[in-house]
Amino acid sequence: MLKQLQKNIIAEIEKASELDELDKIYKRYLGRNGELTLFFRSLKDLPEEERKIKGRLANEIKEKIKNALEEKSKKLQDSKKEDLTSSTEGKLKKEWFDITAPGEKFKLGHLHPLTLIKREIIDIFQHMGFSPVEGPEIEDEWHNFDALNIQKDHPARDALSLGKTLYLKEEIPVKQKTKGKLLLRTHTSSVQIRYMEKNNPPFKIIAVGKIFRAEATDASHEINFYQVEGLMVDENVSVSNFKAIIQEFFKRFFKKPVKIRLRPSYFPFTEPSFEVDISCIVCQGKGCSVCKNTGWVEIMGAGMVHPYVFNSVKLNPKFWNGFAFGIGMDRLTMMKYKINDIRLFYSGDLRFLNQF
Ligand code: FA5
Repeated sequence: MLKQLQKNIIAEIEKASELDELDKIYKRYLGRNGELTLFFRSLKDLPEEERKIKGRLANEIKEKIKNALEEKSKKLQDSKKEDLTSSTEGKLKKEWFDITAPGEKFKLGHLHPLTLIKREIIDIFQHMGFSPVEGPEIEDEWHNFDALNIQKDHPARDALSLGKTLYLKEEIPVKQKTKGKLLLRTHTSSVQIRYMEKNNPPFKIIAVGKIFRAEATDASHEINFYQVEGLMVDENVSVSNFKAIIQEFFKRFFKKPVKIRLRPSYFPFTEPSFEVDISCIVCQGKGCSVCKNTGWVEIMGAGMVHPYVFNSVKLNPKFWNGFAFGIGMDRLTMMKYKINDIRLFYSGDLRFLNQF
């Protein structure tokens, strides 16, 4: 019976996987009221011979159980230590990083091609002595039309997009005093008026800004696009001054001489007036959808400031004269980058935009 008990206890010890299980086994068999302890106590009631034999056997068993418990306890403690080190190692491996490695590059946005060109144009003109100025995109009829000699019933108002003007609803509140109906400016020439109302010549200014026209779109026409307005007023300004300035501008902008041509034209606010074309850079003048197969692209309107305009802003036309021009900035950008459709600028297509 003692041998069987020993077998059972040793098996239990073998099976134990936690240290406190060993504790429990010890208490159950060798504790104060443990099974083996009670057996020892009962020995005294046995006859001497039997007590000696069973006593020896019980001591042997007790020793074996103690050894087995000790051995197992050591084993469990060792394996716990191993676990601990291996999990710390794992953790360290996972969390390790090389502080000397170069940082990961994250994607930065970039400027829109029209913004790049706007900055470049301003830079070139500034180097030629022109100051950049701005005006509002929401205009009134006075600054956009009347002060520029575009009378209400004048056919030029039609030519200059009366049918293309986007008017604002009357109830829109505005802080400043307005003269006439509110509209989205149809050209940047309104900035000429605003500047001359407040400043005395001589001056050389440019105004780059967005303008709006309700027109049918195609490869070279958009409903909103950018214009670069230029104005130089002094005592003795002539058409040749204009030609020299604009030729120099194109040379600096395209970084090579560009063929231009001046065509007589009509604008109510300039006299004489002309339209300036440049040889189509997209097709090298051979003909394409951008130049409508003519080899030339109309890039700007220009002329000598009309005396009516000087009178509108209370400057004496007998004393002052000057030239003004309005460049289509989108078309200029198309020439520079050989873009064959103006609508790409406003498409939001990243395949297009990411090329700049
Ligand atoms: C004007 O807007 C005049 N204010 C220009 C001017 C200023 C003349 C100062 C005299 C003195 P025009 O409507 O032609 O003119 O437009 C000027 C330029 O804008 C054109 O030469 C063309 O390059 C560009 N443009 C005109 N319409 C469009 C359009 N729908 N889409 C893209 N560009 C356009």
